[in-house]
This record gives sequence, structure tokens and C-alpha cells, in this order.
Amino acid sequence: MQENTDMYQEKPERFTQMEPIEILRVSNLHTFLIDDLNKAYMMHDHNHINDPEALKRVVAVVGGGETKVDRKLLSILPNVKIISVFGVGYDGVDVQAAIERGIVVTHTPGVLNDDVADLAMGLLLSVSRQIPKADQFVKAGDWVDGPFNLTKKLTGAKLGIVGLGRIGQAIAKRASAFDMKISYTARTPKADLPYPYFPSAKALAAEVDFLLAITPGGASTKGMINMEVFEALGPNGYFINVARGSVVEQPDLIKALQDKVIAGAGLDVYYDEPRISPEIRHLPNVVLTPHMASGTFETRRAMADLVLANLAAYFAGNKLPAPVPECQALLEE
Ligand code: NAP
Ligand code: 8YV
Repeated sequence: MQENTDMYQEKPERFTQMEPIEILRVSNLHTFLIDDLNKAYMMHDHNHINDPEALKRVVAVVGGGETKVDRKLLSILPNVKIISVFGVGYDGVDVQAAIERGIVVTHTPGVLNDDVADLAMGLLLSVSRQIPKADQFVKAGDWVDGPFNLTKKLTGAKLGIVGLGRIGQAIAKRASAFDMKISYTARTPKADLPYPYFPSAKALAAEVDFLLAITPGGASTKGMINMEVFEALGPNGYFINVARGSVVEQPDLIKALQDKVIAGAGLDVYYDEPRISPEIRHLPNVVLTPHMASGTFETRRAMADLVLANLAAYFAGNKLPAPVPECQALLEE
């Protein structure tokens, strides 16, 4: 994380004056965060701008990580200085366009690692042991007709993690307690970690029983999980996605599940959320959750606190708790 810089050691003049600081909300946020933002700032809602002149006075943008904050939006917000993202992923934000305008982007890393890793384990158990199907089996009264089908053992199985960052490592820690044999791919091998590295998702998929994606979204990972990867994973393999829908070629995923190229999938994220393709919703071999991996009271509160702390630090002229890595150079200028 960056050191204090000249840019933030002195309070910018405009933020010491008496007028309220005006900010713009660009997505749905939890009520508790909206309440706290309203206490500290004058907040406008992007969908209900009563006073178009307000856009010129807005100095901060707040929204979810997938919410589009693009060059076009930034061009109508000439005074924005900070984009505070509610989420660790910020694939919706055009960071390059922000940097060109001297706008710093912040996010909420770290505080959600445990919850996302917990849900990833939940999906691994749900697909391998078919827990949702077993639940329906009991509730439907089908047990009287005979026992539930046998399922796949998770303990000791091979897990391939695509993206061994903060959350990937929290997943690996949990999977280790299940004696899973962990290997991974990432942009770079991690010399300090004991797991075997593979140079691509395809090479990794060929070696494992469960392939789990937990990378950022955006251009660099777009479609990196495709039919070639599913063919390498094979008919006994399962795919788990807690990263972003864009990481997967969705038509390939649907075909791989329909044609039993892979055995099944556990998905928390999708292309075009929350409109989930009926082809996915009607598949028998998937367990689906509604992008809820960080969705506990405790973690969403911690994420909200980090959104508030990033804004407060900026306006107080203090060191930012969590700027995105691409903005380091901007902060050091
Ligand atoms: P992180 O610490 O930055 O880790 C990202 C990992 O992905 C790193 O290992 C990185 O490789 C790897 N990676 C990045 N680009 C890649 C590429 N092009 N090819 C292969 N690997 C690549 O991030 P994090 O905090 O773990 O969060 C990861 C992502 O999880 C977020 O960006 C978000 O998309 C997703 N997420 C989803 C939920 C949910 O609700 N489902 C919640 C939170 C986060 P290096 O280590 O080599 O840099
Ligand atoms: C959030 C996430 O639910 O942090 C992320 O990247 O995907 C989730 O924790 C999402 O960003 C809320 O907008």
C-alpha cells in the first residue's frame, strides 16, 4: 500500500469549506451504507438526477464493482476526484480513463476473503455431494421409494484454483483441511506457496477433479475458461465459478454441461446478471447461487466501512486505505 504523499498530506482547499461534499451513487447499495453516506455527504442517485448542474459539483462516485463507470460517464462529471467501489473487483470501472483524469479508484480487498472462500467450499460440497438435489429428494417424499444416488467424494480430491490471490489462498487453506490436492494457475508462480503451478487454465484442468475460478473479471481474463478447458477437465470433472461471469465463455459452459463434457458446475456469477439464461437455470447438473459470496451481514458491513474509510481518508487528505494497484503511480505523483 502506498505511503502518504504530498497529494494527500495537504487538505484540498475545496474540502475545507462549509458547503456539503456532493457525491454520486451509480448502483444499488445496502440501506445501511446509503444511510451512512447520506450522513456524511450530499448524495445524488444517478437514476434520479433532479438538478443536472449537480453533476458538475459531484466529487466522488460510489457503486458496485461491476457497475459501469466508463469514459462517457466520467466526461459528464468534470470534478470527480475519487471512485469508491463497493467490492474488491472493479471490472466495471474504466480505470485508465479515471487515471487520465487524475481520479483515484479505491475498492474493498481483504475483508471479504473468508466469506467468498466459505461459499466456494459450499459450492464444492454442493456439487460433489449433490446437497440441493438431496434436499429436494427428502422434501418431495421420494426417499420412501428408495435411497438417494451415490455422489462424488470431496476429501482428498484434486482442486485446481484459477487465480491464487487473496481469496484463492483463503480457498486453498480451507481445501487443505479437506486434504484436497491443490494446484493453481495465475499470471505468475508463487514461490512462497507449496502448491504446483500450471501455466494455463487448460493445463491445470487436465490435472484436476474440480476447477475453480477466482480471478478478476475484465479484458485480461475474458473467456479464459472455454470449451478447450472443459474438454481438458473431462466428464468426471466439475467447474466452480466465484470470479466473474465474463471469465467463462458462457455458450461453451452451457454446451459442456448439456453434452456431459463435464460432470457439473457450481456458479455464483454469470454473464448479464441478474438475467440468468434459462438454459443454465434448467440444467440438472448445476448448483446456482445469486452472486452472494460476500453476502453476510458482517462482511457487507465491513465492505461498507471500507468504502466510507476510503472516501473519508481522501477528503481528510489522509493516506487511502485501499486504492486499486493501477492508481499507485497516480498517488505517488
Ligand atoms: P487478487 O488478490 O488480486 O487475486 C487475483 C488472482 O487472479 C491473482 O492470483 C492473479 O494472478 C490472478 N489473475 C489475474 N489476472 C489473471 C489472468 N489474466 N490470468 C490468470 N490469473 C490471473 O484478488 P482477490 O481479492 O482474490 O479477488 C479476486 C476476484 O474475485 C475479484 O476481482 C472478483 O472478480 C472476484 N470476487 C467475486 C466475489 C463474489 O461475490 N462471487 C466476491 C469477491 C471477489 P497473480 O497472483 O499472478 O497476480
Ligand atoms: C460484491 C464482488 O457483491 O467484491 C466483489 O468483487 O463481486 C462482491 O463482493 C459486489 O462487488 C457488489 O457490488
